[in-house]
Amino acid sequence: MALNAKMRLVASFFVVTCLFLPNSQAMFNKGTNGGFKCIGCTVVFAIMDQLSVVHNESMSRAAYRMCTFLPDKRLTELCNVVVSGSATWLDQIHSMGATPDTICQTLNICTSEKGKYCRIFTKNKKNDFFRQQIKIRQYFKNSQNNLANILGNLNEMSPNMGFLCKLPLIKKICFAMKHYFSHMPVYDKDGDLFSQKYPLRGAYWRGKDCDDSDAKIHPGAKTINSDIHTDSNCNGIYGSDPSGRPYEDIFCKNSNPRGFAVIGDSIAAHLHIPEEWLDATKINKESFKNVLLLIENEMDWPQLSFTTGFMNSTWNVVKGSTDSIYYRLWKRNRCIHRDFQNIGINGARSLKATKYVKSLSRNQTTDYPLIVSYSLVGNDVCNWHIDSLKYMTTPKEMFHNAMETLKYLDTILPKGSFVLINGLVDGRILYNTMHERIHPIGRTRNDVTYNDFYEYMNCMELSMCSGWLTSNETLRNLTQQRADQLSNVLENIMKNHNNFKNFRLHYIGKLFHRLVNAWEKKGGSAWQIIEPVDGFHNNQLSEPLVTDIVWKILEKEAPEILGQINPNNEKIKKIFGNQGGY
Ligand SMILES: *[C@@H]1O[C@H](CO)[C@@H](O)[C@H](O)[C@H]1NC(C)=O
Ligand SMILES: *[C@@H]1O[C@H](CO)[C@@H](O)[C@H](O)[C@H]1NC(C)=O
Ligand SMILES: *[C@@H]1O[C@H](CO)[C@@H](O)[C@H](O)[C@H]1NC(C)=O
Ligand SMILES: *[C@@H]1O[C@H](CO)[C@@H](O)[C@H](O)[C@H]1NC(C)=O
Ligand SMILES: *[C@@H]1O[C@H](CO)[C@@H](O)[C@H](O)[C@H]1NC(C)=O
Ligand SMILES: [Ca+2]
Ligand SMILES: [Ca+2]
Ligand SMILES: [Ca+2]
Repeated sequence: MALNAKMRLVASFFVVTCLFLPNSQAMFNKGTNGGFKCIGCTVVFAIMDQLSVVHNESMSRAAYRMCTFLPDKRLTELCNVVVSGSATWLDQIHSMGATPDTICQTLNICTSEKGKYCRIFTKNKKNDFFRQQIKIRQYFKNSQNNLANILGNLNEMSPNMGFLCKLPLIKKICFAMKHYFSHMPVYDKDGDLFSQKYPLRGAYWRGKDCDDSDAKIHPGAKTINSDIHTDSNCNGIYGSDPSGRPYEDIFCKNSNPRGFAVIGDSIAAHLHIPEEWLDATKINKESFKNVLLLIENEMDWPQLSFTTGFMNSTWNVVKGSTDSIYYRLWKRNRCIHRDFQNIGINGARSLKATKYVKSLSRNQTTDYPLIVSYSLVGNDVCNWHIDSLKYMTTPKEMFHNAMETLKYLDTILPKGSFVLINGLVDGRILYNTMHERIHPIGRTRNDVTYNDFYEYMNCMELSMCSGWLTSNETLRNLTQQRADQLSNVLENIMKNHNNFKNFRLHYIGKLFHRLVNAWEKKGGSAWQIIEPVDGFHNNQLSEPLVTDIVWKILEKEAPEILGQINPNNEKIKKIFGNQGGY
């Protein structure tokens, strides 16, 4: 048993080196059969195996190659030490035909709780699978020397492990992890919820604070003294013309400025996990360069999202351009520069949104009106349970939660605001589109379909949505039935309860459906706009199209929400340039 524990340590090291750190302790304990640790282990050995195929090299050579991907030289050195101690058994078990599933199960990182083994490499027949395992266990029994080597190396290493925590990168990752679940701006001295740093819910998420020592100064604020001396709303417009008239009065006063915010889920925050991390033909040191940013941003890319995106990608792991509702509103009226807030939380449901909405920053008297998008497009019917139907939000709960959020908004939104409500999507499109296609983790050997991937996650009880991402068509249909019921609840709120004091409601339905139709009309196939790693979100390619769809709906159905085009935009541009940028 002691040996097993050490073996687990070795394998855990591989997991950590692959930077599966966003799984906090709490998350590590989720799921069954080893949960995220098992998935991490499986992914690491799967990439190693793929690399060995792509580069026609032994498993240990592939392991050394993986060490070079680590974003710090000292990590690479440590990784090399571990690999040198495990090289023999790595090559041995690999030549026995062990799949990543088998390796991780043999190492007891993946377990058989609940009497089931979860496998993603299902092409490997069940009998083979157990035979492999027996052979590998036998091998470990008979090779004390190898084990002694590994343990010796670990012992040598352990006194020096302390340096790990001193590496600047690791330190930053640990700091980001500490704040991962608060979803609040971390660097915010004046407490106005706007930040001067980008990640950790900062300026990538909410317009940059132009004065972090004064809470009265922030994006969206009504001007103080017409901004003659200071820019109180961070839109880059201040001072006065030669005759002494304040520019804010000339250019913005009559423009009815209104900012944009979204209370939403991972679609609103724009989750994206680089496929370069899983595909041996694409993986290299470069692909892990932004690992810290990804962790600090909770795997989301709000700065590129269809909701509050304001810049084009400068990252090699995101391809495709950015367009967003905020960006279009800004082009319409440059006075709202930086007035955006993205409160998108991965996995958020209507119940959680009643809490997260409180982190919206708006003051009824001192700020301008706001357009808020209430965008929870699926999680209310999504969960990891096998009997997933029992854990979906009921129509009654949906009504209660949505009304609670809206009533709260009515207490903070300035008069003249708007709330857009998105209905839930048709999530069946995902399985229908993807199930036969090959998942990035199986690209080299052509041996993992999305169906395998979805079912594996269901087996591990870690699925993002066991009701939609399943081979069981009846279950998919029943999940959709509930989603449609919840959408109806939201639409009825718009029709029957549209009597809030400070805002008007507008409902938008069938977003995903419209997106796929529009994409196919342009000659594309639906799979191209779905995130390859999770098979659950829409990707960067589709973001500008989603923006366009929502925008056109608003132009047609509720142009008053978009407001007038500011005739002074060109003059603002001429005098204030990029208005301080972002
Ligand atoms: C892979 O390597 C082996 C031995 O190193 C060699 O015999 C074989 O030809 C190589 N295969 C390819 C496709 O290069
Ligand atoms: C991104 O680039 C495209 C194409 O050059 C451009 O049309 C678009 O306005 C840019 N988006 C942003 C947010 O700057
Ligand atoms: C809004 O701002 C005013 C003036 O600064 C302040 O007195 C008031 O408490 C604020 N309202 C809220 C809800 O914070
Ligand atoms: C699921 O719904 C689709 C579309 O409504 C229908 O064509 C199909 O027969 C249904 N399948 C099952 C198993 O209920
Ligand atoms: C499919 O899901 C339905 C609804 O949860 C369930 O009653 C049925 O037994 C499932 N079918 C299979 C083959 O698992
Ligand atoms: Ca601040
Ligand atoms: Ca401030
Ligand atoms: Ca200003």
